[in-house]
Amino acid sequence: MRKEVVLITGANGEIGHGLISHLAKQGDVGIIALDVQPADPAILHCVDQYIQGDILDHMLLGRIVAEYEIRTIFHLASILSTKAEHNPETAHKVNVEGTLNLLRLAAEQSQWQGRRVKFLYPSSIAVYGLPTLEDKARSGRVREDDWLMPRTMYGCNKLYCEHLGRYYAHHYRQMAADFARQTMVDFRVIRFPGLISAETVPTGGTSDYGPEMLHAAAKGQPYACFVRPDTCLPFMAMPDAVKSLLELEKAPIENLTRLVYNVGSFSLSAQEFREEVLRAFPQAEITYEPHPTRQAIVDSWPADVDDSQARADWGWQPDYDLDKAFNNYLIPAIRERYARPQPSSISPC
Ligand code: AKB
Repeated sequence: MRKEVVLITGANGEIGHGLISHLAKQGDVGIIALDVQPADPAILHCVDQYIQGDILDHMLLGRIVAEYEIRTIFHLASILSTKAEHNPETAHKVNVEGTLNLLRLAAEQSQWQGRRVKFLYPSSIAVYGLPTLEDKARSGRVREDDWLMPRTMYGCNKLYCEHLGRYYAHHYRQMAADFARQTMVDFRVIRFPGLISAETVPTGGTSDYGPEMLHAAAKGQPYACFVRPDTCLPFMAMPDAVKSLLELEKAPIENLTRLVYNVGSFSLSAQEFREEVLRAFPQAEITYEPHPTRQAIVDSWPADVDDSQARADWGWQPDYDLDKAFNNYLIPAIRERYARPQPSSISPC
C-alpha cells in the first residue's frame, strides 16, 4: 500500500512554513515537502520527506507519483511579482511550466486512484490590473471577474494558471475515449492579498513593504518604504491564509459554485501601516522612498477585494481583522521571534 500524503511545493516559503506546521499538528496525513532550497530545520522534523528539487524536473515528479498516493497538492512554489520582473521568461518557466507539471501529476494521480485529487492553488490580487488610481478609488472591493488585466509577468502567470487549472478540472483529454469527469483534477483557487507573517519576511513581492516595515522596526533597523503613504492594499495575517487553504481543501465540492475565490480580511494604506507599526515600536525610523515601477504595480492592484462568494460557499471568515492582526498576532509574535537567541522560523510542530 502506498502511503496517503499531501504534497506541498514551495514548502520552504512563507505559506509553506505555516501550512506544514498546521498539517503536522493535525497529524492525519503524511507530508511530502518539495522546494528548490535546502530545508529550514524548523520544518524538517514536521514532514515525512523533504525533497530538495525543482518542479521543472520531470524525473523527480515521476518518482513522487510512483511512490506516494497523493490526496492533495498545495502548489505554493512561484516567483513573486517584483522578482519576476527582473527575469520575466524565467518567471514564466517556473510559474507556468511548473504549474503545468504539477497539474499533469495531479491528473495522472486522479486517474490511477479513480478519484479526484485536490489541487489547491494560491493565486493573487496581482491578477487584477486597474488602469488608473481613479479606477482603483472608484471600484472599491473588486469582484473575481472584474479588472482582469494584470500588468506584471507574475499576475499574467497566475491568471493563466487559473485557466489551466480550470481546463484540467473540466476538459483535460476531452477527446479521449475514456474521458471521465469523476477522475478529473479537483482544482481550487484562492486569490490572496498581501500576506504578513510574524515568522518569515517575504522576498521578491511588491506587497512586501508592509511586512518589511514591521520586521525592520522589530529589529531596530531603519526602513524606507518603496510606495507612497496613500497607497492602499488588502492584507492578511498568515494564520488566516493557512486557515483559508485548509478550509477550502475541506469544503464539499458540491458547495463550490466557482473555482476561484477572493479572500479578504483588512485593507489599509502604507501610512496606516506605518502608524500601526509605530504604535508598537515608537522608536522605529520609517521613511518613504517610492520606487516608480513598484509603485505603479501596487497602484494597479485593488484597494480591497469582495470575498462574498467565499463567505457564502465555504463559510470563509477571517480570524484577524486589522486590530487583532497587529495586537493579537503580529506584534506579540514578532517581539517573541526577535527576542529568541537563535531565531527558528516556526514554532515546533
Ligand atoms: C507579491 O507581492 O508578489 C505577492 C502577491 C500580492 O501575490 N505578495
